[in-house]
Amino acid sequence: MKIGITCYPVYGGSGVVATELGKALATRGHEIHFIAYSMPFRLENLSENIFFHEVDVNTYPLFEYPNYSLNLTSKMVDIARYEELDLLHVHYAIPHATSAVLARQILAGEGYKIPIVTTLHGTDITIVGRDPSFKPVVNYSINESDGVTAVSDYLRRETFCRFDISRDIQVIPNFIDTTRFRRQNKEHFRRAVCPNGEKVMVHISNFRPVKNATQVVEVFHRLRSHGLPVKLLMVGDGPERAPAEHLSRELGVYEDIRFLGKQQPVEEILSIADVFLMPSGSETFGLAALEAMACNVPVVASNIGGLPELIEDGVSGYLCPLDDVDAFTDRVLAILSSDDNLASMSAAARRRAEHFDQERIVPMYESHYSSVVQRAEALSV
Ligand code: GMT
Repeated sequence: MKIGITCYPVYGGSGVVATELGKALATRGHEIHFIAYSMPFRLENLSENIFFHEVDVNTYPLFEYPNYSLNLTSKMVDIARYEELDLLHVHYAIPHATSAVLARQILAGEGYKIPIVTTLHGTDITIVGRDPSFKPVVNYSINESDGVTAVSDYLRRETFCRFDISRDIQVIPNFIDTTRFRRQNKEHFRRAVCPNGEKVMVHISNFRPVKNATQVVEVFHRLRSHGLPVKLLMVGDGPERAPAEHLSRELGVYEDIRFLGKQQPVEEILSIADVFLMPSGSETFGLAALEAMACNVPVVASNIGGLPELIEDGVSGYLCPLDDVDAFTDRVLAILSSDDNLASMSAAARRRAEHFDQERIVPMYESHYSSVVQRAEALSV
């Protein structure tokens, strides 16, 4: 199939899923056209059947705000028409699903039929999408899509609960390439970070408030107060990075933390991790947790959203009550202070991650596409 994929190209889970899906589909023989305002950050190499089309976001003195969604719509129309796309797959409802619905309508006026699939990822439903300033448009765009998928059962339920949905939503969980994401031998790196054999705790996020990055520092401070020899690696960047750095100075633990900023490839950092912390206030799936688990890293996470669908409490990690810093500390201690516990949980984390291998999940998207295209064809005769 010839598939147009639209996503946010910047650091974030929905862009990662969209890009990895496009790459995996390309290796399975599909022709993939990414349509985005810049090159998706995980799209390192363009290959024979991967193309990138940049959306030009125009400015004009009259516009106080750029009209990204309209520029995107025009680009979708243009690319669908000239590349003869079979399907548009948009990731994150706002404004991608809306742009796609409008593009489909414009193309239908020219006699060109193109079905659209929308994948819901998270805050497009749980936070920003349900705001009254967006809700009617998001609701309409979901109902108007030809196929809709959600990355967890939790997100599917939330969508039905928060919106007035009159169509099916298929759950297709996030996935991972377990051949790329696996524990590698990075002993030299580990020795550089932990010269005295300390354990390593890692947090990776875009440091948005919802990720609760300052709680990671609080937990780390308590671990140090218990006398645990441990280092912390904070990977990524965003609005809460400065507050987290500030707090670590105030608590006197800054010397044992490295704020590494945005890093690629994260699997190398995860290869020296003993535990991954995800104290998020909202998380529909938790792709960063899956990446850690694939590298044999058990995850201690908030017991919210889609995280219980990924992490088996007490087996491949632990689930803690939201904002309960004591519980997070206890659970990390339980992993790091027992070599047996650490070994069995890291093996279980890897086993659990293999359940989400792309070889299993990507075909679910292919069969979703086929049924959407068949239904659209049946409706047009
Ligand atoms: O919804 C968001 O906050 C954006 C999105 C992103 O682009 O980072 O994250 C969501 O989608 C990811 C990929 O499906 C999920 O793994 C994340 O759990 C989800 N984030 C939230 O729900 C906060």
